[in-house]
Order: sequence, then C-alpha cells, then structure tokens
Amino acid sequence: MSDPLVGIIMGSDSDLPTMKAAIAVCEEFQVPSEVAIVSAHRTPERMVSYAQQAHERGIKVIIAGAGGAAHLPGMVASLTPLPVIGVPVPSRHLQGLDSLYSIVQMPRGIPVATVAIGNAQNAGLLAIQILASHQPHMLQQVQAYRQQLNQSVIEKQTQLDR
Ligand code: RP5
Repeated sequence: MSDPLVGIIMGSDSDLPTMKAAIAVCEEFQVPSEVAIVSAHRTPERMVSYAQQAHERGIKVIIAGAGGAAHLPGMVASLTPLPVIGVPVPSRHLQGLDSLYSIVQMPRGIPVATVAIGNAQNAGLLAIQILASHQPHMLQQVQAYRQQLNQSVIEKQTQLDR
C-alpha cells in the first residue's frame, strides 16, 4: 500500500460510523488514506504532533470529524499548512448543531472547509477534488463519478414516468 495522502481523523471512536463514508470515498477513488483517533481535549499533545507532522509525512489533505464541542478541525487547521475539511458529527443532545457551529465559525486567516452535519461523504469527495486539481487522471475519475450521479437521476425519473 502506498503512503497515505488523506488523513482522516476524529475525536472519538464513536465518530467512526459517521466518518466511514469518507473512508469509503477514498477507497472508491483508490486514494490511500489513514484513519486515526485524535482528540483535541483528551489527547491534545497527540493532536499537536499529528497536525504539525502530517505534511512532512506526505499527507495532502486532512479530514477532521468531531461532535459537540468540536474543536479538533479548527485546532488542527491552526497547526498545519494543509487544507482541513471539517465534518460536524451529529451529537446526542443538539443533533450536531453544536458541532456545526463549533467547526464553521473560524476566525479570518485559519479556514476549515466545513461540510453539512454528518456528511462525511462530501468531505471525502472534496478531498479527492483537491487532490485531483493538479492530476488529470483524477479529474477524469471525478467527471466519471459526476456522470454516474447524473445517470442515476435520469434512471429514477424514467422509473417515475413508467
Ligand atoms: C467529541 O466528543 C468526539 O468527536 C465525539 O463526537 C464526542 C463524544 O465523544 P464520546 O466520548 O461520546 O465518544 O470529542
């Protein structure tokens, strides 16, 4: 297996069911990824070393999922020059609105590309598109994926029309 290009991290193993969709997208596009539990609050030193070293290890994009007081994506973004995509994980009490607000409201200068609550699939796709922007064969893969999406809508319409 080649060195990972996408780092998929999350604050707790309880985030894994949500984050699996990002892992699946990387697998679908045959982009090597790594998965790690990195908590901003429970393992802060691990978070700092992960974020500071990721680009030196060849990671190109980081996807960070967290729920509740979801500080992981923003803190990682503050410590790495790599693009960070934040996934607000649905939370038990506030259904992920707390996660969304924690992740999306970043101060000027330290962006986190935030996807919709629970939408790790889009985080995976955005990571692929970032990698694809300077790789023609991957751009073709993205276009083929879009074509499939297009086709699936047409097929649903055909079924409705029957
Ligand atoms: C956050 O706290 C994690 O990202 C997770 O979404 C949330 C709850 O964690 P658990 O202790 O319930 O697994 O750090």
